[in-house]
Amino acid sequence: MSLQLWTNCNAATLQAGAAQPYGLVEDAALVVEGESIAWVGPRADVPADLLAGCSAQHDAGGALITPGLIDCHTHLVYGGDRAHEFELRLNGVTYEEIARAGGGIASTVKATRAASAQELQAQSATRLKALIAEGVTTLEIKSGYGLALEHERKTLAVARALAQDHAVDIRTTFLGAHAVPSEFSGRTDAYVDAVLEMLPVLHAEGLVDTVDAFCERIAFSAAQTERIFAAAKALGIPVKLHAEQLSDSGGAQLAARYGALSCDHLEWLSAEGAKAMAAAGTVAVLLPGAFYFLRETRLPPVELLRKHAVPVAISTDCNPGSSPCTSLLLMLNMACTLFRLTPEEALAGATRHAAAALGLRDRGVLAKGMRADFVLWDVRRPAELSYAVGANPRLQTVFKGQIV
Ligand code: DI6
Ligand code: FE
Repeated sequence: MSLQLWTNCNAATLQAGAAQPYGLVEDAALVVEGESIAWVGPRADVPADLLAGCSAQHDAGGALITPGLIDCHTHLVYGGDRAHEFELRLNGVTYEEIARAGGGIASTVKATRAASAQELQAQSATRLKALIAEGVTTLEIKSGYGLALEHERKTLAVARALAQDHAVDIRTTFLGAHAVPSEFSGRTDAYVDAVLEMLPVLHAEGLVDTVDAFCERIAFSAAQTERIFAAAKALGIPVKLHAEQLSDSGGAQLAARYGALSCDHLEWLSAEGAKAMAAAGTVAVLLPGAFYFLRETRLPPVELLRKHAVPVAISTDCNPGSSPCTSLLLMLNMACTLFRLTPEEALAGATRHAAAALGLRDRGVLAKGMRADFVLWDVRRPAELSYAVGANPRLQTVFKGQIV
């Protein structure tokens, strides 16, 4: 038995229902066996047989240890950027003028299609490295800027390949129903047909962990979304949904009927939607970066989510149009400052509840049997992780039991 021991630390275990806020254990010890956590608790209580089996001992130097962070909603793989459009708009050019000139999401689709897999991987790796530098050990990446079989495949394959070169676990989501590509302009139903043809092919190639859609007036209707969900269900693939971002389309109720892992955005979520999510065990993923960048004013109904005990996750929504953000720690801060989450809710949102939003039961908390993905931070108390703006107090990441 080859065990590793970490001591001289406090551990925010984030275990559900823990007596202490954050599931905090002061003067903790953490024992890792292979890729999993074998034991976590007060240092004084480490079982003697485990202690005796520890071949490596790590002094955490007083660090706070948390589960590895999980970014459960990103569009990280895309070509080009939209900084020029950002600048144009701030110089008075309207969104419509930009869209008519082929800008907006269409420009990202064009750049993504034009990019080779190698080019996409290189520019996406830069963003991924920024997330990893802040302690992210699992993230989700959506397709949705290819919008044609070969380009959706390229995006998902790049997302998968990124995990080969980095100490991170990547879950891939097919978001063919992100936007209607120009060749299908005015023929949304025909494009949904095309999405339904892509899905089984990409799934058979092992590229799809979950299926997502953008259910919104400017994108896909509830009826169109349901066709995609029904196809996913027939293939046994879990679903999630971009729901109620700009209007209440009843997407949350629809997603809940399909047992969705998560509904994301939710600024316009209704009480009925929240109840349906609670009953289905669907996680609410809040995306403060998009709220901030789009200068939205309608806040997601956090009180309603609390009332119905809907688990809340926090994510970057990393994408070129509405959240060009690669800092999950900044999102924790914004979840508190903009959405009034408590620092404890925010941290649970980037760990335990983010794992649930991806249907992952083996991570997101520090507990026996969980994956040994965790981060050592140079902070005294957990609230510092959401309090500071622009600081990165990460000291070290352990991924699957290995120091990165
Ligand atoms: N919601 C959004 O805000 C983004 N996608 C989505 O489903 C916008 C993506 C973009 O503009 O590139
Ligand atoms: Fe998104």
